[in-house]
Amino acid sequence: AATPAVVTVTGAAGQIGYALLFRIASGQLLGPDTPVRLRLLEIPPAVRAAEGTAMELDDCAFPLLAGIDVLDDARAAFDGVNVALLVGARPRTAGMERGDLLSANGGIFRPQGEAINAGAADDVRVLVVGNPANTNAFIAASHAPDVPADRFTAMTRLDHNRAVAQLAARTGSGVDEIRRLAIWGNHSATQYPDLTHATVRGQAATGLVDHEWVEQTFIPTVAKRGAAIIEARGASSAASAANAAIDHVHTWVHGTPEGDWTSAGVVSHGEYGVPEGLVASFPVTSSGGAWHVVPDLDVDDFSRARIDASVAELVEERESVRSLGLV
Ligand code: NAX
Repeated sequence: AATPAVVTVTGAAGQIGYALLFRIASGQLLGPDTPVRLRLLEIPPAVRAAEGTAMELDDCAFPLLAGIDVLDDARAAFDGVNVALLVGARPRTAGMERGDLLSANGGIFRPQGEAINAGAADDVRVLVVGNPANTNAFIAASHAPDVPADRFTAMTRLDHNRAVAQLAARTGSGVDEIRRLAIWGNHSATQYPDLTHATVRGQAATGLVDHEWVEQTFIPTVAKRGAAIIEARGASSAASAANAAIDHVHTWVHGTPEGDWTSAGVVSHGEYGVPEGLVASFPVTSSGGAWHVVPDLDVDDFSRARIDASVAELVEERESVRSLGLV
């Protein structure tokens, strides 16, 4: 039988964790031929709850689930890890300053980066879901100098999937008829959902929707969807976030279809004027188990301004974590 892949999920007792773990154990993350050994990392007060989830995972009798460990120690949790899903983070609470938020998350993502550096498998792939996702990924990568920087990614696939769903609804098409949408920049309200290269049933999306709808409805609906879900559900996106995490890793391992791309927060090499080293969302393809930023796209003035604004926010976050001594 195949050797199980070690998949570590942090924040395993949280609501995204609950929506994610069963799908991983059923084979949806890595495919039907790869058994998985799950490591659930939590903080001590939540270990008991994570153990409850582990009991339920046992009770599913998933054929691909080779074992589960519930841990509160990052070194143990990331030892030999192949896929690390960093979901647990410190949320912003009322009255919290941005510096406090970044410091609290530095206290989580620095030791996790160090633990990944110390013990991860050579092929480790890291997806940061916990917010502020791009900057948390930047912090973790900064503390893992022996791991290639391109193994650290931040999740904008939920934003991407939201954009696909909005454009499909507007154009009366199926989601599988939409290609080449892109999310640029930060996973925050400044993100730029870009349909200037998108096609719907092979036709340019820009010919099917007007610019006013793009600017007044499409972009804000996608960028503020998380708040709209909280408003409606009374809790933040969980199953859709877990679904996007599954999509991100599945695409990373198995590749993008010919002629299409997706979106992911990856470490910039300076593409499209995004400063090197920032973890920014780009249109990306995946092949050979690696992400590639889609090259040579025309960026119009409207797009340029939106990308620059979101990237400026990432630069500010980087300056803040530097001045706080977090990297
Ligand atoms: P929950 O509050 O339900 O769960 C978070 C869990 O993380 C808790 O069980 C907590 O004990 C645990 N945790 C905290 N510090 C930890 C540490 N140092 N090590 C291990 N576990 C730790 O939040 P949930 O709704 O599951 O959301 C998790 C994160 O995803 C949040 O930061 C949230 O903002 C972020 N999101 C990111 C999205 C994205 O698209 N990138 C979308 C969904 C979501 O908002």
